[in-house]
Amino acid sequence: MIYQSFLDAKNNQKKKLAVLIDPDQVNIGNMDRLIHLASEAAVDYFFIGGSLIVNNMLDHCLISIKDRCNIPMLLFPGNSFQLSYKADGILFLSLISGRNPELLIGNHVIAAPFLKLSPLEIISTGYMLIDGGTPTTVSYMSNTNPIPSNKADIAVCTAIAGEMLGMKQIYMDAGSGAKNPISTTMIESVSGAINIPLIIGGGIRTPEKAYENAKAGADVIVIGNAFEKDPELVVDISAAIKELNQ
Ligand code: 1GP
Repeated sequence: MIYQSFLDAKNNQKKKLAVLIDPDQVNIGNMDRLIHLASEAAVDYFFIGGSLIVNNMLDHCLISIKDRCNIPMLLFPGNSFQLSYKADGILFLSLISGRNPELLIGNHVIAAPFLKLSPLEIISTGYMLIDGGTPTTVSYMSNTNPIPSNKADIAVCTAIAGEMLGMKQIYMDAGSGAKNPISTTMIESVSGAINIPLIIGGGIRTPEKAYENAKAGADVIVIGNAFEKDPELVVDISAAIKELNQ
């Protein structure tokens, strides 16, 4: 079970690294090199998805990764069209920082019968969008406002509510390409308030920031843009996070 690995990591204070692959952005011709680097960096998970996928490359991307490595692949769907049996599991996201009923429960009802029959491991995830200093695609597409970056109390209450509602983990995201990643103050506050795994992403571009965020209480660090722009960086980012695992 993939979720068990999240839980074990949290309980044993072992930090994990996830790489977000947007099927629209990834160069499939470059896949050998990307997977080689991800394997060398001992990446723990691939998250696969994007706010919009316009090129119909999802299955192709999943197959291409699966052919080359055993790193678990979790769908990170921007909408209910981004489902595929070719992944290993799905982050079943409820956008709990927003007040858009379609993204709290509506899309889930539509996807439920497909997922029920699927072999995918379903991991219910409270997804919280935090202001990263610039309007993001996810904020526009979801028609929701992010939580202000200096309002750690709102983030804490939202995460606690998500845990009480039975969500298995919390994903706090400043959005892909965020100018400002989530502050360590907010990560510390939220991590101290919940007992479920905490995933942090959005705008993390350096090993130092990844290390800081993991130290502040992130159980899983996600990088997307940084890997797209400079894939070799994943090796240093992974080493920085895993320094905390020794
Ligand atoms: C976005 O958290 C992910 O949902 C990753 O963000 O692309 O900015 O690394 P970046």
